[in-house]
Amino acid sequence: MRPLNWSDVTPKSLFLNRRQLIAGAGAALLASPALAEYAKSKYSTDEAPNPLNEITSYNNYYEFGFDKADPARYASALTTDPWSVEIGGLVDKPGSYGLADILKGAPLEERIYRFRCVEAWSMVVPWVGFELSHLLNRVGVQSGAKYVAFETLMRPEEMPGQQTPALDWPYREGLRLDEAMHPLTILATGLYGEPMPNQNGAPIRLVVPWKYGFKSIKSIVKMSLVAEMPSTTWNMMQPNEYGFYANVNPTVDHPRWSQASERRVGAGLFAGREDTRMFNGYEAEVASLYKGMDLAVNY
Ligand SMILES: Nc1nc2c(c(=O)[nH]1)N[C@H]1C(S)=C(S)[C@@H](COP(=O)(O)O)O[C@H]1N2
Ligand SMILES: [Mo]
Repeated sequence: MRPLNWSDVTPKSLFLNRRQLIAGAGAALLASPALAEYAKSKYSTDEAPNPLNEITSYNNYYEFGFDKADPARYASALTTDPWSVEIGGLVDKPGSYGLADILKGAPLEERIYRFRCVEAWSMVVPWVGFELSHLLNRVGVQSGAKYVAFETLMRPEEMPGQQTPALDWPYREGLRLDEAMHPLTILATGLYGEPMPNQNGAPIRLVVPWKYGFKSIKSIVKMSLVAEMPSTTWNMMQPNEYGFYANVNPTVDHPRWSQASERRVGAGLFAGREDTRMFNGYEAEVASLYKGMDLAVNY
């Protein structure tokens, strides 16, 4: 059987769209199946996604500044081609994996997820990505591994925020291995059927929908399978405010504000706040991961 090519697997409108993008953006996109045909998912919410302009203009990406508008203003300067992710630690096949290689054969899906920032705003985002477990299984996780540590690109020339000591760069995050292997946990390479916008973490970022947004680390260049709980950026900065777990929980307040309710971005001034949902609405899928744990202690 001959291997499928783009026109076989890509709806025509998307294909044409891709060709325009490729003409403008260089050959790496051609090599990357970020926009190939992707399946719908049973894990998608039926809530209405926020419009693209809201998802791409109200961002947290401190490498480009603290203001919500800074990432949209400055992230276009980021070079995302070529891109590779160094995968190491307790794995059978460590190495530097190019983006096209990572995406080769990855079962892409649309995942429309609720997204909840620790600052008590929320959105609904139609990501395109694949389960992190797919990649972890490919590289072979060894039995001593208990956590996955992630790092964002360090490139101060293109990321003005990294020229300041605002955070302890590079941005770092981590998951327990069972969280990383959970089917809801994805590596996202696009949204709204297009390649990931730079301000949202191009070309590849983590999305963990039952946790506060800061766990969903952007523009990943390094993943390590490790035995000990890794140190993570916000936890190192303010350990009493930002825990390692950071599960969305209406009953555990941030020391400086309530987490009982949230504001849906774009809903308008008179929309009112919504109740925060346990595990951001994914309780049925993930509560068993934390059985027997005191979530007020392990916040
Ligand atoms: N590298 C990096 N990743 C990051 C951040 C960041 O500042 N740097 N901010 C986090 C926070 S606090 C949130 S809420 C989400 C925001 O994702 P979005 O801009 O796509 O909505 O990204 C997370 N990932
Ligand atoms: Mo956030």
